[in-house]
Amino acid sequence: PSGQGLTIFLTGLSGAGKSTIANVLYAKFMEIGTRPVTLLDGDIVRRNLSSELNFSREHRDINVRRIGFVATEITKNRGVAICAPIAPYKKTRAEIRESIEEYGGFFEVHVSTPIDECEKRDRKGMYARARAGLLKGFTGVDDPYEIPENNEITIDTTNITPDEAAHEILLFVGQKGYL
Ligand code: GGZ
Repeated sequence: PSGQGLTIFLTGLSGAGKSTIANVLYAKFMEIGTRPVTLLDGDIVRRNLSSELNFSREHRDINVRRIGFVATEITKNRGVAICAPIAPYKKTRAEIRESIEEYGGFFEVHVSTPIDECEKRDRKGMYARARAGLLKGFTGVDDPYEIPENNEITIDTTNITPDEAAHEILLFVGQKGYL
């Protein structure tokens, strides 16, 4: 596996800590320096690759499949893709897994921080807006999040730092021979 590419796919609620962990992972892989590294963060992809899409089930699926397509190409070319969308639907995540595993490693990380904690953080005030009914179809409030079951790693960031979370992921990836 050390000659192959890999994708680390972080999935979880808004505010769970996906972006922060993804950024730490990005820095760590850059430091390791053996493969080119690409960060495909949820809101950055939304801005650059999926700006015409909304948050309906159909559009979320299109968005997540685009991320999956890019991650597949990166993995095929022996790079590291770090993805951090909410990706609320199981079936869509399974499709991406299948596509990537054909070429390299796929590590699905459920960032499982409970909604109470995400809501307590509410860094962008979106949960407050969703609870007030000003933002409709917000994941975990009035839109579904299907909990992963066959994921490689589960990390709840309530009581650990982003650094510790990233370390745990890297340890697992290393144990599988991908470092
Ligand atoms: C969930 C929403 C919504 C709704 C806007 N539901 O924490 P954020 O703000 O910065 O990141 C969230 C981001 C989620 O986009 P993704 O592309 O990751 O979602 S998906 O995988 O489902 O396509 C949130 C913001 O967009 N946001 N409206 N209704 N998150």
